[in-house]
Amino acid sequence: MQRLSPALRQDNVPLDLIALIKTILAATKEISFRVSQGHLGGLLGSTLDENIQGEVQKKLDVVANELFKDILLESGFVKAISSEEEDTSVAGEEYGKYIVSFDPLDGSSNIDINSLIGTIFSIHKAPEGMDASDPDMFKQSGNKQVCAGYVLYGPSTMLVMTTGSGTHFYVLDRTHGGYLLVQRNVQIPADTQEFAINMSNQRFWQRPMQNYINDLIAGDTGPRGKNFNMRWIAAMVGDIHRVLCRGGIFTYPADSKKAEQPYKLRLMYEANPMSFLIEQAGGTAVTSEGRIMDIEPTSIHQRVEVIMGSKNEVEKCLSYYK
Ligand code: AFP
Repeated sequence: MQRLSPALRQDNVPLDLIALIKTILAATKEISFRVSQGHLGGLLGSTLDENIQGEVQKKLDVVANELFKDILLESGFVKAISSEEEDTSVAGEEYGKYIVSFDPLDGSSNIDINSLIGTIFSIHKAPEGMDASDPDMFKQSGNKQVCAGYVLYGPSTMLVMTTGSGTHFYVLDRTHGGYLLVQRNVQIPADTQEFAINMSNQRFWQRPMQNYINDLIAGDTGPRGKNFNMRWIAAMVGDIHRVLCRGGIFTYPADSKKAEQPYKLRLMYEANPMSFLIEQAGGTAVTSEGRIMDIEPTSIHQRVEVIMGSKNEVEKCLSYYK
């Protein structure tokens, strides 16, 4: 099996970007170890703090965030970072070539139940002529990402990553401590009979999404003429990983639960990197109004509607909005 560096060189990834990716992955190996320690590591449970988005922070969230922040800012490759757990961007090396956005631990409600969690990251080139402390550097659309990926801390620790030449799967090999390529150019089937959505929000969705999901649930007695199965891991990394492995549609649609917050998922740390992975695997990633990666961000912590996965099923879902 191919190791990470030769696999990236095969895709013509520049050496400084390979070095940055390896820096990110060094942090994920430590997190993977700490996650596997569970109760023994003393990091389960919550801190007394909330992050900028008003969410309770888990101890492991905070540790993972500090780890990524330190390792990236000390690397010399990074001009600034932005994290789901930070109020604003954090300046790094003035002449750093890249900026990195990350969610250090996605699916934090799963930490205490020994279930799937992961780290999501997205890399852009640092714009020239801007100060390292200027958060506006991060206002770049997803189609300008040079790399995106996630590390899933599951029964095995998996890296799923794209640098724009396909989406590839790697597994952390603990015998030598590195990631090995296990599947190149993953392809999402265009059709599916599986959907992922938090059904408990059904009454808050807009009418088109209600109609679409009702038709899926009607199965072979409804207009779709086939049965659908539902899966919900409550960690986007887990749900998207399933979609990449065997197809499906994943959506977190607009809802009216909180008037001031119609969307749940974050553009920079969740929607954009996952869209890059999904599109590179032949899938589709949109809001009900257009391609996610074409959105021009207005703020670091911006949230968006997300509909992604198997091409034909996403198109079918969108047809309900027309
Ligand atoms: P955290 O990063 O705060 O753990 O949130 C996870 C998440 O943003 C995403 O990974 C899940 O798809 C979604 O929340 C789950 O949301 P519900 O709480 O509605 O199930």
